[in-house]
Amino acid sequence: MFVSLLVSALSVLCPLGQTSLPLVVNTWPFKNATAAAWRTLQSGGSVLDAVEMGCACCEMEQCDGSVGYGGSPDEYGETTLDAMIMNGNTMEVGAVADLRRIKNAIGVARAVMERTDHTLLVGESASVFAENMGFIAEDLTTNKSLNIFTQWLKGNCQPNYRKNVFPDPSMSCGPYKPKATLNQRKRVAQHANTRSHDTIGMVALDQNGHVAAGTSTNGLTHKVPGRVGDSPIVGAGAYADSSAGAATATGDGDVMMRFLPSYLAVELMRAGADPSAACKTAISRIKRHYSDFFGAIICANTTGHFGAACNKVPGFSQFHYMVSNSESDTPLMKSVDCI
Ligand code: SD4
Repeated sequence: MFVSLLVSALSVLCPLGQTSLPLVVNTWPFKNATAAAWRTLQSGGSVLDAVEMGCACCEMEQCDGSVGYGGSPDEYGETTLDAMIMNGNTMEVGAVADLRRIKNAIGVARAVMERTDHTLLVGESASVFAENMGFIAEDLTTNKSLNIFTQWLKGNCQPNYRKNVFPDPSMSCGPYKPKATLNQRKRVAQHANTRSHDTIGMVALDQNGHVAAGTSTNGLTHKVPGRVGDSPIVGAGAYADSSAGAATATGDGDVMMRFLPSYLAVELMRAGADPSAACKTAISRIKRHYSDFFGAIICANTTGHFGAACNKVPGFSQFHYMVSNSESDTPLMKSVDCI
């Protein structure tokens, strides 16, 4: 009696000690993805199953046009996919980048993890691997992505991500050749249209403290063919370690991958930072060098506490993300003010 009174008094006085596991957290208000992951956990699936199902749900739904087929056509008009999954118990990772013709990128990432000794497969060879593993090859182009591409061509291929080339990339389409002199070209204002990139990044934790993380995206619209973002890069797009927690990032991957924000956040949580503080520090680290980068990160520690942070830029002052835990039957949208 005395002990149980003491325990309940402590949980009121010290809510940080409470756990709320299992837990699913994902970037952006992709509610069906959260629900799919949560259902997977509830029906006895592992955290890896949950992350895979959650991300696959977004791939099928083409969440915001930024995940899965039919989005972010590159300079050739082709949609290519990046994805990763990480097992925080074993530190195994499977990832694919620049994946062509296969819709279920997170599934292929998991196959890389479970059916090879490798971590990351890229491009055409990743697609051949996927086909051999039984994934169906399909055209990822849709009327929508074709239209985005056609409009871009009509608009003189603007914006594009070339610099130090001729003809002048701010006024022309390629083919480009290198210019003899290197000049700074102001980075294309990525945050002019923050909706143009909304990767799903998801972390899942079970009751036993097993942590997993994953991502899936079609990257960046009008990217240079072959471009790979942060999402399939370990420690950049996501990171999971069952002895510390998990994190996953979204935003301007070309910048963010230089700072391994997901790894940093997990290491900060390992050192005792609470998830919100860890996320803020990861964002601040990037901000120091790229004050106007577009990006956000979500973090969860092993006790089921979670947090998020984002960089404030014009048109993006709040970041929304989804959470499912035992406190609610349905996924809840959370918001954080950007710093
Ligand atoms: C990328 N980070 O390829 C991805 C895109 C993204 O929110 O996260 N959008 O750069």
